[in-house]
Amino acid sequence: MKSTWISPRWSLFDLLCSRRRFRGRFGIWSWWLGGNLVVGAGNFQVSAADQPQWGQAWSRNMVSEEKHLPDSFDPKTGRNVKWTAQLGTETHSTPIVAGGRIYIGTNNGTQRDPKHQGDRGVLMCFEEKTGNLLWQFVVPKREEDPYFDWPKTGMSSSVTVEGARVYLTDNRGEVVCLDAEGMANGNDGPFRDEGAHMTPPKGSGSPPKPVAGAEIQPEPMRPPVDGTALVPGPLDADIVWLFDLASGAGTWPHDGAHSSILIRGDHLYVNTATGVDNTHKRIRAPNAPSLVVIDKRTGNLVARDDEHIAPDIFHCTWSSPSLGEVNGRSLVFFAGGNGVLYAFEAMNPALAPPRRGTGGSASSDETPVPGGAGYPGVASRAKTLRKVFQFDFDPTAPKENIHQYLSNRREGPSNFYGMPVFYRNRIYLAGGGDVFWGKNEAWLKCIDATKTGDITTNGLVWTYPLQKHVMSTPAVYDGLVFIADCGRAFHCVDAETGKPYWSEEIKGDAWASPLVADGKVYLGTRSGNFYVFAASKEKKVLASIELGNPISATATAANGVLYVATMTRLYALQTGANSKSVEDSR
Ligand SMILES: [Ca+2]
Ligand SMILES: [Ca+2]
Repeated sequence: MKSTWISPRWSLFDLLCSRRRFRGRFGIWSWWLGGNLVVGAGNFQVSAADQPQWGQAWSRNMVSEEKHLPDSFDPKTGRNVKWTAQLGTETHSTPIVAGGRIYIGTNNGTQRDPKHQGDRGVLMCFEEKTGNLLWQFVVPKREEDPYFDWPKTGMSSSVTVEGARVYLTDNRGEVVCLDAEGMANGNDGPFRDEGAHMTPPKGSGSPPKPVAGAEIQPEPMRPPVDGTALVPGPLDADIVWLFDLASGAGTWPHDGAHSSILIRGDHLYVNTATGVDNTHKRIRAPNAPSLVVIDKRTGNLVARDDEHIAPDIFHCTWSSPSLGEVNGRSLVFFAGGNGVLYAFEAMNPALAPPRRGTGGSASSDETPVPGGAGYPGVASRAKTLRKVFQFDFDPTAPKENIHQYLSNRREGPSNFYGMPVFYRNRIYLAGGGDVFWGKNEAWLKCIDATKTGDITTNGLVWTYPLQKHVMSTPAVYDGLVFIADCGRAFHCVDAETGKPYWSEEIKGDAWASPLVADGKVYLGTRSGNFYVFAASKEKKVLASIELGNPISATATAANGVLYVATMTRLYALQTGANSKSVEDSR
């Protein structure tokens, strides 16, 4: 993240903030940004940067350099609230901030555009300064079977932004590259079928009741043939290219894709969100990849894992990859749906060779694709990712016929929701029984990332037992690890030893991850409580704010502002700001 040095007048800013409360969007922050940035001088380093991906690039550590973030806020009075924006009715995506825009996935529960009626996955793009909606990516549900794309859950993935390109896995399990400017500046890229893509099939809106084990396959979007396709407008997203993981890579979508795409050079590393079928006991795509590499310029599939993970996936593949340098080489760390942590050699060279021709489409005899420009395929033959190590997170768990442990809260395999965090040659990873279907046990583990081969026995540094189920990614900061679990506990442990410093009972399960920023730890829970702790060995609860609406999103800090999303509303929080109360706002 870029850092900015500011002049000693910072102390004046500090003083003003503590004494005065500035109103409106042209408050003190704008004044400061406008008049006091002095690059390369000063005695106090402050970071003011975008947050273009989930966690740090690419350790995934949820630690931000932002300063002067609020200790608390009050949505009723507007204290420390810069603006708020209405979302849909379910929001499981973490906000991402880049290039003056904020991106967050939600559903269509609050229709922002009358031409999009009914249940959809929606990615909203807001103006960072004001919270005004700039455009939205609206995607019909997969209705072949509700278990492919669970109703009302919206678009759960967090985007990754690089320059003018926004990368995302949508609710249908399509990897998409979007234009950050949307459709307002014209239709860019080889993909031109936005109208067809946003049009649901005739008679949709009432997905069939799931028939257990029925021979239903995930199908690519079929454009309407009778000229009834919607016409995109300036409020719609502009797709540059689109790669359907189910038809293009042979995955089996389950519940809803959840990914945060990792970029290295020209390569996108994407967890495929492949999982069980609607019985939760069968794997219908046993050859599906769990981790794929896609050329960011074309959308072509260039590599995949060949670890035969799919048959042992207990539920789904929701953990996104991380990356770190170990002994002079770049490793991609990936927590599989089978409860195993893998390290793969990053693709070299990081920049793919120049492709032939233009238009972004590639042909393949191996994989059917929807066809047409902007629908990429497999670039010649997809390569295999080379494994460096594997670590069985739960070696004493059952390894045979694992799906018989469905709904068994005492015994069964482990899986992952949070990401593996790379920090000083170690991986910090939380996992355990599946939240919805598995055993209660869960752990935070520290793993030595310098070892190779099967490191299950010699790679474990320490284990810390959690209360019950875990969906969080740990945050490592100042020799401490912070993690929250679904047993309603928040933990602070020693990063070297795993020894607990303190824990605190929290209201509600934690689906979000803790964010460390400005000496504080921010965490929202499913009961709608938002906590602020001191990021220290000593337990200090700085604030507990009731937002009255469940929180799945991790808090995001960027450019001096903290973003908190509940199921229905995005809050932009800034020390000293004082907006209208939420009741009065849009
Ligand atoms: Ca455009
Ligand atoms: Ca386009």
